[in-house]
Amino acid sequence: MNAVEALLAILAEEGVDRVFGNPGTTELPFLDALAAAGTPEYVLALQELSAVAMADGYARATGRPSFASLHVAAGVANGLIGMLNASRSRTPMVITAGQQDRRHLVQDPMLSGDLVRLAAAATKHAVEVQHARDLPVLLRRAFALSRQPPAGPVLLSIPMDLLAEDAQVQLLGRSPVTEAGAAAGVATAASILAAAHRPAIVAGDGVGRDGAIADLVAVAEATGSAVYHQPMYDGVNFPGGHPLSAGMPLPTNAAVRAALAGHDVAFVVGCHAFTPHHYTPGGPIPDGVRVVQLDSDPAEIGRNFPVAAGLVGGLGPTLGALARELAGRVPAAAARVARAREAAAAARAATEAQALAAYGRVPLDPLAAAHAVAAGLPAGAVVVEEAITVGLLLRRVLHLDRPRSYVHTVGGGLGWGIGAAVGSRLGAPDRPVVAVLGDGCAMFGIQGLWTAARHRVPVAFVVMNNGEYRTLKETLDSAGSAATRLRRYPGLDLAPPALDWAAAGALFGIRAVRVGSAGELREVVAGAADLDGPVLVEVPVRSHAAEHGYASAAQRPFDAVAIAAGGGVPAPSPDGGDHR
Ligand SMILES: Cc1ncc(C[n+]2csc(CCOP(=O)(O)OP(=O)(O)O)c2C)c(N)n1
Ligand SMILES: [Mg+2]
Repeated sequence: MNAVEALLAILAEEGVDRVFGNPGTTELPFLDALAAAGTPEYVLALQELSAVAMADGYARATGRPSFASLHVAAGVANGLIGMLNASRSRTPMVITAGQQDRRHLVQDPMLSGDLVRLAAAATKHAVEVQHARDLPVLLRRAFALSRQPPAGPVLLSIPMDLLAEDAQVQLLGRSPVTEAGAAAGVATAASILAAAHRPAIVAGDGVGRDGAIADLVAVAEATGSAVYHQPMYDGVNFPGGHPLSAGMPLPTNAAVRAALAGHDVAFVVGCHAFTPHHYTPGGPIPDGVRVVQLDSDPAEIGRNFPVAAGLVGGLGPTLGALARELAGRVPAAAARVARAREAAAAARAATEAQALAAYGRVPLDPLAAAHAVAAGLPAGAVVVEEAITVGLLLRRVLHLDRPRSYVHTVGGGLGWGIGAAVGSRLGAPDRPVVAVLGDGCAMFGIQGLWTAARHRVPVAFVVMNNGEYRTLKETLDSAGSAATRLRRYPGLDLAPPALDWAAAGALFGIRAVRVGSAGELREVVAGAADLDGPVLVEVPVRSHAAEHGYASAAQRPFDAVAIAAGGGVPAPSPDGGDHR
């Protein structure tokens, strides 16, 4: 068996049935072997970020490491954002990159480069294969490493001549790994949780990833704990409709601290730090709160804050053991659940009323748009969300119970959503997929639509078109900036020229519709269950400019000219407010 045959044999044994990639000359030996073998299927992406994002969605939907193939330094560079996101989201993935032919590597041939160093900061591990005989062991190692906690992407650089070589290589068998069992320290942790008067749980993304939601529910109910989702969670980690579900603190240490302030014990489960976004002084844990932490990755324990008990083990088995240890030990639990049920019902009714009150506005209010998406979701749907401001609203109105119903990346590298939605649907074809995307986000990964069209992947791509990077305007506003005083936001408007979403659909061969009302949006989303191919849904939503009553860049396209001609920036109005 030669190296490329070994490569295909190992991919098959590792369950790889699709390759997400974009090829160049250095991948031709691989493509040639694929042509002969007829499997796995090559899924072409027209930009490498899309390929890696598809692999991300696919791995999460199938529960297996996925596989992507990139082209030398250029392809790796384009794929880096996808790898950064996958690292943050703990997505197991093996990526190969064709390296230039070693026989002239010394001459710096076109597109060659230090692929390992390029990928090092964005992957869990990156290595270049030196000899054909090393390929099987390095590939097996890559798959094993990609799955081990913390899971993540692993890159192998493979010189093209090595794949074409006629060297005989020894295939290496697959080593089954026994799932991690319950952690030591369950009795100590149970004592701390049982003694709490106002316990809280932070449900991290490890819970959903490891399929441990039911076990966490058992612990929450045994203790009557309020359960917060970790900030900017990547998936369902606790049922949204459960009375103990207490929502999500925003991604700042101050917000996490505020959420935990009324509690005396916090049980932090499968949560990589709290992933703060905007800086706030101080740590995430309020003084006096005792923390019990459980993770499958030993490096997480006590990493950012001290803990009273740190448990390292499989999340499901450990939570199961904890639930058994706690059963019947907390007499107050039932009353806590009853109180939480009332509070949750009241909070949900208030949000519901607020959203419905916004329904009639034109263009559509962002909260009404989020609500309409939530209301329209067909049974078993998966929401792939890269929608920034509307995404936050969606998290308030969605109460998803089913595991793997929400897919997001805490990585924050934009351009992931379209590809991830394609990968999600390909990986779990029986679940309808609705991708909810900001217009800015969609444009970073728009090429992914072509792959959706090519493979007729039934996804509703819903683009929230506000014509701007709204979140950045809002951040400037919260800082009391000059931009806010002047109502001028350089670099944050996506018009003029306004993006033509119908034309985007036409470019990629995708049906495009524009919806004007919440009712229409709800209907289109409900139709995601019956799609036989992709649909691009444009939802014009009320912009920051409309909300704050100033002329957006779209309405004053000659500003730049005026400034260049010495027209200058208009003075702020005397009250420091906007100038209409
Ligand atoms: C690759 C990349 N470039 C830039 C950013 C910075 N960024 C964060 S949010 C955002 C704007 C998102 O705009 P949009 O999708 O339209 O959502 P909106 O804020 O309008 O809701 C940008 C540019 C990023 N996170 N990733
Ligand atoms: Mg936008």
